[in-house]
This record gives sequence, C-alpha cells and structure tokens, in this order.
Amino acid sequence: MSNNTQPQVAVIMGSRSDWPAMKLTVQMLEDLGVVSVAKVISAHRKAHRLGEFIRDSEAQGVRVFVAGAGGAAHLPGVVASMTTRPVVGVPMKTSLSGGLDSLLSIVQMPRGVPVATVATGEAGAVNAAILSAQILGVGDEAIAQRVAAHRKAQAESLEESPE
Ligand code: RP5
Repeated sequence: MSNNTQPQVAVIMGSRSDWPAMKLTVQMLEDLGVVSVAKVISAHRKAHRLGEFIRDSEAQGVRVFVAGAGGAAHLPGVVASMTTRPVVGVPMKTSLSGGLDSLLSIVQMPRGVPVATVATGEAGAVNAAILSAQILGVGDEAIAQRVAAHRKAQAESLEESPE
C-alpha cells in the first residue's frame, strides 16, 4: 500500500444514482492500494463547483480523474475540458439500449480533448480503476507490481473445467 494518504485518483459521478456502479471503482482502487476520493458533482447542475473541485484536486496531487455518468453523459467530457490529466469515462447503464446513449456520449469526444472510455456499468467501473492504476503504475513501481499481482491472481482463479 502507498504511504501517501493524499488521493491520487478522483472519482466523480453525475448523480447519487451512479454510486452503486461507481463504488466498484473505489473498491477496486482500494484493492490495488490506490487512495481515491469520490464525489457526486453534476456537470450541468453544479458546473462552477466541478471546476473548483478539479482545481483543488490537482493542487492536492490527484493524477487521474474517473468520471461516471449516464444518458446525455457530458460529465467526463467536461472534466476533460478542465484538466490535462488523464480522464477515464464510465458510461452508466440506462433504460435506453442498456446505456448506449451514455457510451456514445462519452466515447465520441471531438478531436483534441480525449476521454478514455471503458465498458458500460459495473464492468466499466472496475476497469476504470484498473486502468487508472495502470496509468499511475507507469511512474510508480509499487502500484505497477500490485496491478501485475492482481492480473496473475485473476488468471489463477479461473477454472479451466467447463463444469
Ligand atoms: C446523469 O443523469 C447522471 O450521471 C445519471 O447517470 C443520470 C440520471 O441522473 P439522476 O436523475 O439520477 O439525477 O446526470
């Protein structure tokens, strides 16, 4: 585990209704020994507060932002517009085609301001944590080793027998 108690990843979501999925990001980061902070800050309802949070987070050492949102899911793109640190977008599942609206809103960022988009829902929330740890691991060997150990444990836990 890192000795640093300052968050290295900020997990932002547009609504409390996103938390059941987004808490998996926080849990996976914790499993990988990465300190995170989680906030509900809507891009369209609290735009000013979002900017303030991103500025404060950067000043306090956050290196990667994870943003989960659903529907017209502009939050990850707005976060990306406010920082040059990597932004991972998690499309929430919705009643419209299982979250295809969220997925396209997040993945189809116009040229120049990227958002690294993962799968919809819980799988994406977990992968957002792993991807964030991999990004941090480029400059932090301890995190890189924990990601590698997680990958190895995952492979070893998979049964090869079909029944
Ligand atoms: C987005 O709209 C949120 O990210 C959430 O996924 C979706 C629904 O929001 P609520 O109606 O639950 O506030 O802003």
